[in-house]
Amino acid sequence: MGGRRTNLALLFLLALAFLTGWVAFALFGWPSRLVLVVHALAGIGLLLLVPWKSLIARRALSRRRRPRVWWASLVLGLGLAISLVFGFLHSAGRWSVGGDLTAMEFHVGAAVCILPFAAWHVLARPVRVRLRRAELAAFLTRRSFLRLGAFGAAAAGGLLVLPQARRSPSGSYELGSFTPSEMPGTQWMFDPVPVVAPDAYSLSVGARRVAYEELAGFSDGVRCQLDCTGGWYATQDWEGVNLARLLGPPPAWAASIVVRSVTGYSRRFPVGSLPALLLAVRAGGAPLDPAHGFPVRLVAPGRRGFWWVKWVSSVELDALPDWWQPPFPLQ
Ligand code: HEM
Ligand code: HEM
Ligand SMILES: Nc1nc2c(c(=O)[nH]1)N[C@H]1C(S)=C(S)[C@@H](COP(=O)(O)O)O[C@H]1N2
Ligand SMILES: [Mo]
Repeated sequence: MGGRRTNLALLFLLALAFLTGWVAFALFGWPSRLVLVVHALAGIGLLLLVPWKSLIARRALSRRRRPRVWWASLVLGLGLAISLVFGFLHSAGRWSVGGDLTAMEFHVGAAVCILPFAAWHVLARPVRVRLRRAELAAFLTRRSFLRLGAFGAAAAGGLLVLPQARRSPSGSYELGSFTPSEMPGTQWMFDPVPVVAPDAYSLSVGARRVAYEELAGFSDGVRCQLDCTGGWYATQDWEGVNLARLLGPPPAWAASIVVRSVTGYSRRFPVGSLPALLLAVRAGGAPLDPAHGFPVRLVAPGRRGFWWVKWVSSVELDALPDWWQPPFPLQ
């Protein structure tokens, strides 16, 4: 394979892996798995290209006039290797690697860190990313499809021989189901665990304020799975009040529901998901502990953990559509 085509294949696979990773994070259950198969194939495809890329790199590094910032390319390679190693570790069962961070968090963290290096690597070099018409024609031949097929089969073969541990479709490991105290207390990124005094607390719902005592008096319940993108999930019996009961039927102008935390963290839901949402005050029959959202947290069945706003301070209807927000929280 020629140098330029190797680089273009690397670019394509890198972008594919990055994109599918985030799409898998946004999805719950089997749709997430489907995307992760493509994700894993892209990762293995990158590995298969290592021999070709080493030729390019060695040729460039052995020239008398070395690239000026050649070390940044090595940082890119090192970062990518770290991300790959932790991706494989997670899938093989070593999802917890000691310390505060999970293998998945190292995997995604490393991938995010190499982003600027990857962008610089491509932008600082004279690579024509646009394909010439003749190249496209050559790409659309029987022979190149056969080669692509062989490459795909090799990548799929790699996926089959990898050690894979038992886990949920999203790739998460079960941890602390039906024992909330053994479930990790997890923040998306930087939120601190706030101390909320139940006497001073009240939930703002539309124009109303609801005291903790009143919330604790309800016993609507649901058994469902909290699936954190950090790589674990737990099933609990959640208990509290159905949000629909507090809000009543939404008016016609309402397009979304904004659920906000005392920390400022918030998520916006389509108004159609109202019947599924529960404001939980208990898990497994006991009041939530501070790490898990005391006094009140949202339970959003069928959505990944980052939707389950903890320490809820307010719920309000809004005319803006639910997609009017960053796809992932920023705090
Ligand atoms: C440089 C970019 C990336 C590469 C090359 C890459 C590659 C890989 C590889 C090879 C695996 C192991 C697959 C397996 O053994 O089944 C993996 C797993 C995983 N990656 Fe990535 N990844 C990248 C970035 C990301 C990002 C940005 C995310 C999320 C935002 C992500 C999410 C995941 C998840 C959830 C798994 C677990 C899949 C499973 O358990 O089957 N990855 N990745
Ligand atoms: C996947 C991760 C990649 C790694 C680890 C990597 C690594 C390297 C290294 C170590 C070099 C030699 C030192 C240098 O020129 O800075 C190099 C050269 C180069 N890379 Fe990459 N690279 C990657 C992806 C890409 C991509 C996506 C493109 C373009 C689409 C690309 C285009 C080039 C070019 C044009 C050269 C110079 C070749 C020459 O001067 O002969 N690389 N790469
Ligand atoms: N206010 C607030 N709520 C939050 C988060 C956060 O950072 N801040 N993290 C979310 C994420 S990413 C997950 S996985 C769950 C974790 O819930 P747990 O700590 O009860 O396990 O809470 C969600 N609710
Ligand atoms: Mo999470």
